[in-house]
Amino acid sequence: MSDIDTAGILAQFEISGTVREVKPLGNGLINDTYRVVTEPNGAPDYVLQRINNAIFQDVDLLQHNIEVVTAHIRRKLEAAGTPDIGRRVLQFVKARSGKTYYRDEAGRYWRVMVFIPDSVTHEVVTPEHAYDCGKAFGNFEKMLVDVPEQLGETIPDFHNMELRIRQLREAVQNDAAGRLAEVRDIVDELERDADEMCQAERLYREGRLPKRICHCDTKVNNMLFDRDGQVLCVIDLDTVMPSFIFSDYGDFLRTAANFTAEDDPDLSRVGFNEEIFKAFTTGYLESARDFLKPIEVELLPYAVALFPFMQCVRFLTDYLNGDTYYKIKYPTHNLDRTRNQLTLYRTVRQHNDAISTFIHTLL
Ligand code: GN1
Ligand code: MG
Repeated sequence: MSDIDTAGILAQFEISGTVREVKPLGNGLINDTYRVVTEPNGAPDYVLQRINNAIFQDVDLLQHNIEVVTAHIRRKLEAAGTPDIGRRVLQFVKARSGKTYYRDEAGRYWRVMVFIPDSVTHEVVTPEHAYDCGKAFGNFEKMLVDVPEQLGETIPDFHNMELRIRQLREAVQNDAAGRLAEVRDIVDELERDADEMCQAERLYREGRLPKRICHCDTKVNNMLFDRDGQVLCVIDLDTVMPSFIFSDYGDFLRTAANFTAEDDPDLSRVGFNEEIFKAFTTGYLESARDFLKPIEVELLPYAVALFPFMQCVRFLTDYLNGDTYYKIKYPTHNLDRTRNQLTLYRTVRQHNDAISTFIHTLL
């Protein structure tokens, strides 16, 4: 960041206090994030973020979504008399242009938000966290059911399974990296279930399944906790967009309820953690059951399978294309990820009855 004039960038924003220090924050893979320490004491600290506009190509739409969503949540919290609102929803700072972002001379996009004091993030999910995360993500969706404006898709068709299958078929057709022969059996296995896994898109076209405002990147590290372990708020709002609620419910379980990391090459360690599943689902339905339609609840077991399946398709597509999307650390990294997610998918399918039975006990 030595080549970046952070003082010049920060001068474009309406911040209070004097900047004392700017230092890297967090370990996000998409945006670059810094903490801005100010003085005198009493002025808030800030978070400065460079928005990755290679991935999020419409920054104006992105920030518009985020402004609408945070303003709406703030109004809900105020109406409910929630204390300490400054720590329960992100607050973005206006740039001198009146927008909540600034484009510098090099074409880089920046935004600033108020730093939430005394907060921590977690990388690993315990059953207690999983319950709280379920409640918090369910509540996040609940607060957004009546957003007064249409929001755009910050990555168009991000969780559209039909599109992901089409992309896989194209990758198979092109076989750009000459890797098809090696993964033919995986392609065949995925093709057998492709139709079934695309049912959400069909139900949507038939008008039976709604899209709602979802977070679409539900990981435990996208949540702030206070020092006592209470959830403060949901962060990383770039992917907030209309989607099926399965995006939030299923994608959280894909990472949290796998006994191991998504790229662990030792497939004997991959498995479905029922305790985390039960805790997350209990919390999620406590918040979400009043607004979910029966069809959404009925399809929750499908959502648990859909996300390992979709991620497997996405990793395999990238492997066939010669690793153009996901960062890799070694040549077969995407293949290891593919096999890991396929194993998780198969395991989830084996747990299908137990998953359905548990969900019914909560209703
Ligand atoms: C990407 O970079 P990260 O981990 O936040 C991807 C997700 C995938 C995930 C798989 C914008 O997210 O959809 O589930 O990798 N985000 C984007 O690890 O493609
Ligand atoms: Mg994050």
